[in-house]
Amino acid sequence: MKFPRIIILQVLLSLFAPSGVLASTGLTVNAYGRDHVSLNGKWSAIPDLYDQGRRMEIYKNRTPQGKTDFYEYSFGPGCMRLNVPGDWNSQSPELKYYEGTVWYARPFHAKQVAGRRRVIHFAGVSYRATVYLNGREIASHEGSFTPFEVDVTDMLAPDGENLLVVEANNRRTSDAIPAEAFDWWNYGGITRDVLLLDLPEQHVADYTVRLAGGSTDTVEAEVLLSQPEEGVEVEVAIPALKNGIRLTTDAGGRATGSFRVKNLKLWEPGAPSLYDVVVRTPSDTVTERIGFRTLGVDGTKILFNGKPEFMRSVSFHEEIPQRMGRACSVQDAEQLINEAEALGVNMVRTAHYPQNEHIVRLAEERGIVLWEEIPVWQGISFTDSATLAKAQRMMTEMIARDKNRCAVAFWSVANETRPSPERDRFVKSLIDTVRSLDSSRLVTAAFDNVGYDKASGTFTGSDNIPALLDVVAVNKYMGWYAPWPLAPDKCIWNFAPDKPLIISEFGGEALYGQHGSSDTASSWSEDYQEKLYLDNLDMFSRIPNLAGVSPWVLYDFRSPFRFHPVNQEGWNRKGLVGDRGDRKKAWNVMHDFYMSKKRQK
Ligand code: GCB
Repeated sequence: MKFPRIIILQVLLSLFAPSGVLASTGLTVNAYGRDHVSLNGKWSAIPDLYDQGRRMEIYKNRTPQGKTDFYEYSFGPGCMRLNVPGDWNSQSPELKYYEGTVWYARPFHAKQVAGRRRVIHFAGVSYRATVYLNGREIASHEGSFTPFEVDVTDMLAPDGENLLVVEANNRRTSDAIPAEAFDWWNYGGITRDVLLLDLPEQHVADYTVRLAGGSTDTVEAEVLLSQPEEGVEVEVAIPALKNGIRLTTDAGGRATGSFRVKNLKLWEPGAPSLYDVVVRTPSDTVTERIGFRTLGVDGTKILFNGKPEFMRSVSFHEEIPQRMGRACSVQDAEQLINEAEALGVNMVRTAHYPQNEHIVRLAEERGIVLWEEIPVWQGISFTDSATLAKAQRMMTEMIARDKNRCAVAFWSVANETRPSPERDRFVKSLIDTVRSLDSSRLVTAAFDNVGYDKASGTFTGSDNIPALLDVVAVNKYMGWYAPWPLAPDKCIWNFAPDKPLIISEFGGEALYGQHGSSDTASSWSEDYQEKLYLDNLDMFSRIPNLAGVSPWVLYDFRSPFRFHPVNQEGWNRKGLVGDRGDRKKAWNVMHDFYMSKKRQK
């Protein structure tokens, strides 16, 4: 007997639940929800193009004591000042194209307090970070888009006057993720918030709270304390439902259990419903807004709460085009999410990396599903085991940060990677990593190797990876990089026919306000882009397993790939919205399409 995939998936979910991801990264779950002071603001900054700062030990911030002393640096008066959070590129004309090291420094006041832990949470530093406190190296991290932390309790200065120094480096290298070339701006710096957490000595380090696999009324919880201790009472409660559970930790400081809830309103795309969930121990209390929903696939359909949902998606970079800088604040998140919402989406693909928590949490509050991915983008060093280990760590950090976000439905492991034994091994390991950490989400990847096959007369491709995924995604630039081999309404697709397929990218470039021939790509006109969208939507209506589409891209974005002096000037112009926020003609095509899809629901 053949079991429908939905059932198989749900059985698997219940076998593996709860997830085993707790605290494997050392990250404090829900950092923004903990007592903290912000270490944002103006930091002193020293660009170090030739990487001399380490040799000079500038992190020691010495000042001349004797008459013969001098130091060829100072974080004091006259030093450049940069905003944190923020990329350096948009803050100083000299740093616009800068790729290298910048030393950041900032004093802060904090003393050791009996029974408390102080932890510095970096939400994101691009791309490598080495952290020094009071002259000592205390941590390092690689990867721009995932958080890291360091417990500084025992290193705080006795008088409470501390100096925090961060050596941030964004040089592109072949072993990095992304590697040496990628189609977005290589912003550098402390691009996300820095928080100084104030936690009880024994605190709630991590938890996962979600529906048990396949159930709509059983909440399961797993809680981990910061120190192993047996017999500690842990309460997980949902006050609005007047329900919860009392648990007791095992010797590892871990407590797990589940409880039935009545009248739970499920979170749905377009109809978000979130609850305050309280996790309490004798020494600590954390509250977080959490939503509950089921997720699965049934044949070629994606199901939320058992109902098929067509994914009306869009992608954007973590960038505010008007400022030519990284999006980093709540206001920035509002701009991006508001514009996505106006298009009529029920999903955002956060391209091509986990975006900041302001964006992720706002999307969830608005009922927008999220697809998250790490920047395994095209030319990654698939033969390098160290690069694979990095990718696995990034994946682990992303899942650790967002595992309680019910909005996240898709973890994507790769974008546009071409088949080879090395690539297959690499991507397969990532799929295994994701599944071992979180069996409750759908695993996907975006492919660009689907093309027109004359012999079969279909759009198809051969690749070993789709068989391993829950949902298959294809980036297809018909009418832009690829000319149409036959009329759009004659295009038939046959790719991963038994799985849901999302068109994860399509589009073409147009300069806002430019009008020209609708059949000439090099007109870079809104008219050409509009026609391209109409043709593509026509073709999509003939993809039998189509489960969603995600045009590339919401806003024009900065990219060093784009050299055309008139039409691009360093911008990728595939935006439905121009760099000043003006909607192009193709925006209306997509908006109409999404409105009609919404009505069909
Ligand atoms: C792609 C990439 C995306 C690029 C886009 C383009 O396939 O996934 O990162 O920006 O094409 O505009 O070429």
